[in-house]
Amino acid sequence: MKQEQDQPNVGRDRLASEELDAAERRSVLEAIKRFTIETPSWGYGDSGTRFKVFHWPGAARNLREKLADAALVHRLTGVCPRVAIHIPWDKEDDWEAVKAYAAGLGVRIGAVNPNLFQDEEYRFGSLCHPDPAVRRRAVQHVLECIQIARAVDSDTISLWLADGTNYPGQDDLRARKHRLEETLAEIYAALAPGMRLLIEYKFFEPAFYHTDLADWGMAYTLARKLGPQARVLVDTGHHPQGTNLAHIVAFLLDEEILGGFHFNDRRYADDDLIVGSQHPFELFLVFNELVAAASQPQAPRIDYMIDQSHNIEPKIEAMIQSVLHIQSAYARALLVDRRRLAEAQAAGDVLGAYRVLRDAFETDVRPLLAQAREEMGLDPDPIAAFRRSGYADEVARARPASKGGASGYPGA
Ligand code: AOS
Ligand code: ZN
Ligand code: ZN
Ligand code: ZN
Repeated sequence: MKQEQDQPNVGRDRLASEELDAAERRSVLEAIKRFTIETPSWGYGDSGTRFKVFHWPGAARNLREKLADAALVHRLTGVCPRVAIHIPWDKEDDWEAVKAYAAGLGVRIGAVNPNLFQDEEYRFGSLCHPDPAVRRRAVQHVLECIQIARAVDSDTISLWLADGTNYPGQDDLRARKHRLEETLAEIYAALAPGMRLLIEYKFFEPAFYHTDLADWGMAYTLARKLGPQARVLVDTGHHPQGTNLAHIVAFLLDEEILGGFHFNDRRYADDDLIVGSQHPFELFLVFNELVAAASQPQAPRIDYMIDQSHNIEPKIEAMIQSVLHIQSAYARALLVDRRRLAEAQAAGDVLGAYRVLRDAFETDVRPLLAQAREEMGLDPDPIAAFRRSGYADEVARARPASKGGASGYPGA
């Protein structure tokens, strides 16, 4: 790194000012190319809000179509080789055939997501339900998901619970905690060696008085009690307004219990908007913690998964945009001048330290990302490449159930 006296406080573009020597620039490029992101099957299908599902022409209607769309995102971005699936939304009879089909497309199954929130029986919860028969049903479903994970060579169960209550007094909160600990212990015991249970918390919705798995502390406690194959999953939309997400991430990283992310962005609640579209600086600060921790000797395995619901926006383009935002936040975090940051922190230089982060955040990393894509043999602009491909119109015609014909695609 060239030693330079501090420039005037007009900000330092970490790339334009050639502060990085060739070796550092190379290592950033290689890190960008290695950084993979898992896309969710449910992001390619018609989903929506509780008020309306707007159908998108050509939206994927089954797992094979979702895998085809996800494979296109991977071909265009080069960094999305895994696809999270959701059971029963993606249930199939022949998992060997699914595995082979995915492999033929150049992708593979990532996390398996059980669904404990849509059966009639789950009105008062699933793993926390007062009725042991309902808890049994819920446990059986997760055990089935573990079997499916084994069948598709997935090592990850990503478990979110909608369990909770809507009114004070509705149920005994501590009894619900005990039921949860008991049922999770049975699930955990069924994990294959090497398999991980990612415990995803969410502070509210669909329960509105309390949610049994409401915050990172509860997920942390449960994961610790279960054992080393249990980790905490941070869904970036699952916190009260104003929560300092980077601080939670730093704490969980330091405790070596952060298992992964469900990335999305929100203006108000769990809006499942495109990650980084509302709060790009917050996303960068999360990645700043991840990059800082990754330089420790035992860099933990963390799964970076997108979990969004594209209700009004074109699904595949929204997914590509999400990948670009994550890559941008990661690339900028790689550019943080850690030496200057440590010096400023040690000196108590509050704004000097802040400006070190700001310099990295305000560096335009698009040329670097484009170079990484070109070195991977990809179009430097995946969005333009997608729009030129005509894929949107093709699937709009090929998938009649989704009101074929013109994809209604802007600029198609
Ligand atoms: C729900 O809000 C959670 O984010 C879930 O993780 C996700 O929506 C999906 O249902 C996977 O289980
Ligand atoms: Zn989630
Ligand atoms: Zn969510
Ligand atoms: Zn979600």
